[in-house]
Amino acid sequence: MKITRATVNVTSPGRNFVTLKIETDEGIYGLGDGTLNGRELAVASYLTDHVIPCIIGRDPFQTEDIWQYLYRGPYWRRGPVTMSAIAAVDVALWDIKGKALETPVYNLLGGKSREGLLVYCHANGKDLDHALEDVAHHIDLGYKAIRIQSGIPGLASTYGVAKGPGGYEPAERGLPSEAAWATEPYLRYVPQLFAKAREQFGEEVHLLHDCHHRLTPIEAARLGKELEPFHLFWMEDPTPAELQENFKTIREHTTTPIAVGEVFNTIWDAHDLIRNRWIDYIRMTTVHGGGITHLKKIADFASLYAVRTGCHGPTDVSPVSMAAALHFGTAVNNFGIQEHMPHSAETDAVFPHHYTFKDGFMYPGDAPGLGVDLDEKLAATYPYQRAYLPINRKLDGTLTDW
Ligand code: KDG
Ligand code: MG
Repeated sequence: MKITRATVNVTSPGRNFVTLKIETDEGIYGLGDGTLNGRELAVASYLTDHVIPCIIGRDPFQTEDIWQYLYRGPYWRRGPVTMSAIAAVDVALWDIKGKALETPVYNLLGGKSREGLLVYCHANGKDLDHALEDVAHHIDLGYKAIRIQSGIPGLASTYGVAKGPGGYEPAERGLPSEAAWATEPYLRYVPQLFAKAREQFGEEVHLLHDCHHRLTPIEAARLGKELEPFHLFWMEDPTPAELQENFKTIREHTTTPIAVGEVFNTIWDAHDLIRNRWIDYIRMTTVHGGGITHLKKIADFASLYAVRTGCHGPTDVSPVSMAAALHFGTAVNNFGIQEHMPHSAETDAVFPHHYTFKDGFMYPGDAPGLGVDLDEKLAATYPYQRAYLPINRKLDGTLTDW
């Protein structure tokens, strides 16, 4: 079998997505996601201008060799644009392999380690009471694990809280908006939020929280310690992770489990975190983490250190990546949990898929390959729209992490 053609589709059914379609001489095609929120066109160009010309004529079954060719070949390594482009190719090739062998991708990765994948959803509200109302709503929908984010008194907006009716969506059309941030009120409010959540919903439901890189290591240590009585499933992205040693400080002070990795691109972003057991969950997903080929190696490495997976799954990870994460999570032994932020109806219509949600679990389905398609005609009716993630400034105007 040979790759004969590859094309990049950029569409915006409610938000932007970049999808690579790789076609073969046997009429089988595969899809890969290359969406990088706020930098979509950079990946589209990287693929069209630099990657596609080099893969035409290759054997699509050679996932390992093609991955190495795209990673080592250009001399310039790593980075979100490069790794998302490599991931798009890699995932499309696994999709082709599955379709050619007439089997779901999870069978190529070790077969089923479980039937369904425990997923967590997002509950949020403008304050503690509204956030807890949303938790109750998600419990009614069947979720067994719920991430809670709340507005903070005194701050006009914060990460993870919807600005109006409808779900929370991090990217906004137009140029980047700016938000104001103060750590002190946040650190005072979040323990109250989780105390109330446990009081109201008991111990059974798994509760999670995303700090979204906003704390210093010692602030994160304090928060982790104060959240201990409420037994969180995890505290996510407590501090930026460029300096992996920062997590040592947090780890030494708290038993609250720690998750990180949604902005990581390769194992080298997590190598120290994993081998020192400074984290409990590695959150990379296929699109930003170099595809199924690389993520499988990371999961296997993490399994040696009792670190489990918790793939990123927001709306900016397309249904193609959601399917890839579900096949991957079905197969790996050290699966932990999967994030589930449902896509809009418009997005689901553009990407018809076989995966399903029921009673707090997701299932990849048994279609050959990934079980996701792209309706190119419908996609063409949603042209790309410029959109960015917000910018964050402290109250004195200093630019800080969003
Ligand atoms: O593109 C950025 C989003 O994917 C990110 O803000 C979502 O933190 C996030 C999460 O945990 O889903
Ligand atoms: Mg996050």
